[in-house]
Amino acid sequence: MQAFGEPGHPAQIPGPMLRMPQGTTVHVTVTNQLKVPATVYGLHSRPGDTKDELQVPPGESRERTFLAGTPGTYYYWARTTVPRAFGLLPPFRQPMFEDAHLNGAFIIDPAGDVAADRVFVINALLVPSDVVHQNFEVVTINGKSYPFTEPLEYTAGDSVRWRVINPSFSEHPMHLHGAFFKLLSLGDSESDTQFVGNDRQSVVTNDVRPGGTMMMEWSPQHVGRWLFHCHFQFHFSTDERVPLFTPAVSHQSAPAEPTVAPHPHDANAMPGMPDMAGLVLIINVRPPAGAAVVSPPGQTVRKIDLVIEPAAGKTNEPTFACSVREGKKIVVSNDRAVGPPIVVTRGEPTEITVVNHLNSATSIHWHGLELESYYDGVVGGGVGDQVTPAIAPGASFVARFTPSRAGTFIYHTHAADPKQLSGGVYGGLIVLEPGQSFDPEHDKLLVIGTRDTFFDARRITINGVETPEPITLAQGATYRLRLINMAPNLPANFRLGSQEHPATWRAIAKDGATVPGRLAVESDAALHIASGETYDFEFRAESPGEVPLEIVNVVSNTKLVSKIVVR
Ligand SMILES: [Cu+2]
Repeated sequence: MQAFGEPGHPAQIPGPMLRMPQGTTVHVTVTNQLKVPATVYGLHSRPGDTKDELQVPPGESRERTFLAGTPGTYYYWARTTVPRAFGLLPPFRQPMFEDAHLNGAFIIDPAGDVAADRVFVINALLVPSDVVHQNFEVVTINGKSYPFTEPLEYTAGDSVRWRVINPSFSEHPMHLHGAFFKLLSLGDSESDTQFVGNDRQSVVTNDVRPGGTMMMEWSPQHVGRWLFHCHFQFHFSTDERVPLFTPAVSHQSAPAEPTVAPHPHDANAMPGMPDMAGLVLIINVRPPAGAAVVSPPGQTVRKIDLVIEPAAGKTNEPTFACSVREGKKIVVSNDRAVGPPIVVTRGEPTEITVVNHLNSATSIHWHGLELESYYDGVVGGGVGDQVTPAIAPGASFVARFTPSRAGTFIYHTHAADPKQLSGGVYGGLIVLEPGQSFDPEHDKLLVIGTRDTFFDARRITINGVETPEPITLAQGATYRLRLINMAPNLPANFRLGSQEHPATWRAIAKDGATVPGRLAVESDAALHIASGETYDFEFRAESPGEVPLEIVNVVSNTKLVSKIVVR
């Protein structure tokens, strides 16, 4: 690997952080000890120009003096290779090969007191095959891949600020379990946009695009073990992290004896998450001093069963039938590779019994809900020695939560096996306001998935179907569209209308949280949506006719094409 270092210190990944107050004059000397020329970017004032580069021949040094500039989250980087295609991936501006880790954070603080924060740099490296190995990809946070990433410790109620920097060629939809986070700023290597007050959007997933940066703030409310991870399964699942990790061994563990390995660096540390690997940070939230456990007042509990069974598939890949049962009411997903929606109510204590009739272990995550760690559905989660188990074949697990906000969420398998997701162990989780009932006539759930497990997914689905029927809407009526992307690995462009004449819609919510006013405006009905994101839009069909609907996989350029028919 090529890496930056400071004189007198070993080279490091990521490179040394440059951090200074606004108004600082920076004098930097770059020495190239490689045998190849290097082009260095980002050693200049902010906002900066991407075209401003510094050529450093092998064995030589170059110097720069500049004023730091506008406060924000930035980075510097370098490349020594020529951009080239790799497999199905086109050449990227961001380095992908031996120069993939040539970068470091560049933070400019405002003058005066600055709240404490942490800086996380995400990298991705493609290792071309040799005679021994297949092609593989290494993804890192601050130079480490889970289970070797730094475990984080907080106390419930803390105010936590993180800066996330993605100099890599891949986008990463970064997802926080159990809590929303506010976006304080969004930017890239050269510029940064800060949001204040009500302009700060709350999300549980933010897709940090290639070259992008974000600053986030959140407050852990529930004690226990939590996760912050990329939602592309290829970047977080042991089964898809090849060939560095063997598949998770704990799948068959019984609830009573979790075979969760301790963190490899410290035998006394918290238990690990055996299904997780790669772009994953594990977070332990401690109770505040003197906190007493308060039992909620007795309230009627709503009881639902979620039964997961193998389906009679028509292809070699497995599909799964999920059914949602409540009293005498049973809603089944039939042979469609998606589960039926689960509709619950804000403020109502809810118990969902997940029954596993598969021949492999599973676990169900309630994506976006602010619930107790033990019920969050990540094997190895929980509090203290109460450890969330895998649900063994034939076993069941009772998840308990009281939804704290109304909106569009997801239930999905959190098992390492990507075939469970592509086979349909997921569905929409809709939380309504008390007194509301679900109106399928005007409330349209569009769950995007794929029947494939990798980024080149060709078989894109809506509500489990590769060739969905047109959606019929009434002219002049107002609809709520709930869009969910729960494909294992799908960076998708969704559009209503044609490229030349896009339809319009108005954003309502993202990940279940109402969007700030600056985003709740009429706009083109075109959206980039990555795995693990949900969006709600208001849509009015003004005139009769057909509105094309298209979902494009931006990696492979494959499409799902359907339409809305307005009558
Ligand atoms: Cu990722």
